[in-house]
Amino acid sequence: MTVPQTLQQFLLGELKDHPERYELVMMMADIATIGKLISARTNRAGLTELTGLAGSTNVQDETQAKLDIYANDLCKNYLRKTGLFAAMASEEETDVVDLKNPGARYVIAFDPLDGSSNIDVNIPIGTIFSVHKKLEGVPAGDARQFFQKGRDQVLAGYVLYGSSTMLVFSWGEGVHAFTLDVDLGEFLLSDAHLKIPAAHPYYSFNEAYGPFIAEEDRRYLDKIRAQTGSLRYVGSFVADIHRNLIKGGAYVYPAIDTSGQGNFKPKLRLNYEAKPMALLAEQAGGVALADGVAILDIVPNELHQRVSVRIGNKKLMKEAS
Ligand code: FDP
Repeated sequence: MTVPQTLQQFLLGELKDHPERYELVMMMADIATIGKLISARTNRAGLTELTGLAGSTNVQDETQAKLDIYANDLCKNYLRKTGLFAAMASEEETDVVDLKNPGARYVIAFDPLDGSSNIDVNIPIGTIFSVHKKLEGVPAGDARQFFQKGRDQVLAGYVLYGSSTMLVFSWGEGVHAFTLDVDLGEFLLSDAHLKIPAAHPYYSFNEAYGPFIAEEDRRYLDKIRAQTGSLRYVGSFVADIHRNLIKGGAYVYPAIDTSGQGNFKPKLRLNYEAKPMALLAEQAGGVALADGVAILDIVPNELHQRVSVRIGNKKLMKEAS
């Protein structure tokens, strides 16, 4: 009989081997708790009047769901109390939030509830996070704290609220995946070193945008379609990436021009969507590109900067480009 390893045991093991990771270990424990709290809320959303829109919009003019706001407030208040973070950036906050922890050595970017248009219909959603060291000589609340390239992330990952809740993260030595045992209230180790399989059955692209993408993306997608064969698109970034990490394939969200004026615009956000997923993809043996460049090498110059995204199996993506 195999005995499952709890997240706590895994983290204590890490601490023993890497005492210098003390703060990162503490963060992971805190983020796991946040994940459990949001998971419990999302499971009860329909029962606690937490579905539906809040009647507000965020900085990107997207309508905010009640659970978006709950998750954002929870992340903000909980992380402030940990004392580990100097500042937080969030999809739901216009500016950087100074967490007023003067001695803190890290900053964190969050998408508190990714895929929020799926909340009301019981489709997987998630929380994505990306941690950097705080830049010395730059005020905590300054957006420049988040103008750091993805390769300098010290920790990144997501919590997926799906048919089960999973925590997937990396601090640069592989990807570790845990599944929440709701009865125990514990995350249990599912995969200590998750690797994208060589097979690549799926491509993920919102086909409704077919007429609105650039010619180069059209050619790329034709090749990807031919080499994968099956379309899977949830419309929650975290769920689509999770599936492709486990099953293999390519996720493609190119820049879109619906105006017909050649004004192509990407959608996904660099700091709290593309960068963390790129770290996980590379650590799992895959590749993550934006306009031919490794996403992890892009230095953001705006807090809510958007990028085109291609994430998936290395060989598949190389052959299609
Ligand atoms: P949502 O708008 O529901 O919050 O970036 C947010 C995101 O979802 C991703 O989670 C998702 O992959 C993508 O947008 C879906 O966009 P489209 O509806 O344009 O396909």
